[in-house]
Amino acid sequence: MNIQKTVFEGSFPTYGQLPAPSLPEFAFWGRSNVGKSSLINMLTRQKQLARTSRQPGRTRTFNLYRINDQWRITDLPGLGYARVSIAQRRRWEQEIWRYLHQRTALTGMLYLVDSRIPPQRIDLDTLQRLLLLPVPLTIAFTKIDKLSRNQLAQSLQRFKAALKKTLAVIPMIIPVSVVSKEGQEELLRWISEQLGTE
Ligand SMILES: Nc1nc2c(ncn2[C@@H]2O[C@H](COP(=O)(O)OP(=O)(O)OP(=O)(O)O)[C@@H](O)[C@H]2O)c(=O)[nH]1
Ligand SMILES: [Mg+2]
Repeated sequence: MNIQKTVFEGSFPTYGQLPAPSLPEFAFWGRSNVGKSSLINMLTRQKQLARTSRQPGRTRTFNLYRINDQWRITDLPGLGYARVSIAQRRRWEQEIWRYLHQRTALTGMLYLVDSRIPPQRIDLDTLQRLLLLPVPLTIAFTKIDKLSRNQLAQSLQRFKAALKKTLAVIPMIIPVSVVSKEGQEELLRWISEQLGTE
């Protein structure tokens, strides 16, 4: 896929404020700081389209990007950010699940997992719930430039073993790095496939 035009459409604090679901949409989700915004910049080949940060919890709204006037990316607030109140966190999660269940334009779900850390309960539980949705899901295994090839293989194996224990179906896993650009083409190919525009 050739990305020629990317437009930031805005930040929307609640599901009810989102623009009409007029284009196919891909949601990017995962734990806070996993690299969602960085991956959006990499895919769209923009430096600072999506705001990234060393501090977790940067994305606090639904951020919408329109690509080629053809489809959209929704950058969702990171899961499990500890520095906001539990009540605030619940409110976000409720909004996100409402979006995931009700957004008719939702065409694909990209769930990001940090390749450097052991399998986390919150990721496994969330993936289990996401797989109940009628939406194709792929996992992006992020920040792989920080691991050696050996470490990556081990980490992938450990993660797949954890998935097998929890999930009936193992989703596709695409290793990615915004530093080395690994995974970029594969991810764009997956998106094209879901759009039916390969
Ligand atoms: N080395 C390396 N660093 C990365 C990669 N992707 C993201 N990072 C770094 O990880 C940190 C968090 O990245 P963000 O893209 O802001 O993460 P996010 O998931 O959008 O975070 P929130 O919006 O806070 O939930 C930043 O310091 C990024 O530079 C990667 O592939 N490799
Ligand atoms: Mg972000």
